[in-house]
Amino acid sequence: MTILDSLAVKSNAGKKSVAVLIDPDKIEDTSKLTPLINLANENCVDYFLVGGSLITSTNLSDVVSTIKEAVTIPVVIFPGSSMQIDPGADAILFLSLISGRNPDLLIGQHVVAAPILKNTNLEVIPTGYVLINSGRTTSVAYISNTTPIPDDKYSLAACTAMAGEMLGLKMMYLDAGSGAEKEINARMISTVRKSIKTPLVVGGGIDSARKAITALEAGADMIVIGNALEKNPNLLIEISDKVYDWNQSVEASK
Ligand code: 1GP
Repeated sequence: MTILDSLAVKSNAGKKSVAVLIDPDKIEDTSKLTPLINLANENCVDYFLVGGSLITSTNLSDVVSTIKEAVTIPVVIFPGSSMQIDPGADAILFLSLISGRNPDLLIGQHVVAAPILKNTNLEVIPTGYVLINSGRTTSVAYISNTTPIPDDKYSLAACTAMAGEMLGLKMMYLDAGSGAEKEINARMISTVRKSIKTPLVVGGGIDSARKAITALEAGADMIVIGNALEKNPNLLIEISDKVYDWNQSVEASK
């Protein structure tokens, strides 16, 4: 089954997934990733996302291969640009930044990436990428040269996601940006959730189990955690336990 299909099946069943984001720019030595990879494996993390808004290092491939050599958790590239393609990963989020009006990130980079992707076995997941304002300017907002949707403009975000779905995008990613001051609020997540049928990914600023659960209860199918694990890797245990309990209770209620 493809990653997208398995996410859709879980989403339809009301089950949740957890992804750990690794930004290659923050990894000087890939051997230092081992504890996090093992922790993710022990706690049944569903996916690794690998990528960042600005990759200044050249170790995207090293990060991907370090994970692939150690565990069977699928690795999904979360690209900041068309430069970030690695055929060693399992899939790539083919992101269209639909909250912005930067043509390069709506279609331009995709034209450059398409022929390269065609020659790989990567699963290409067409994803509507929706940035939500999170307080101070995030790297992704600055680099993408786009204005995130204000965090109280619920219908604007919902209409954006709806349009993305109508254009054929198969997944929506609501992102407050890495290390966001404010995570995406529950009303925003639930409004978007109700407006679309595709799997919904939520990330940015999730640094506690409470925030993770709030996002899942509001309708996120998958939460992405990156920054917070640098300071407190054990947070992953707490969040994975909650997601496990959630999925068990869905199973028990069948
Ligand atoms: C960022 O959604 C991801 O694009 C994850 O954000 O690093 O804040 O967890 P954090």
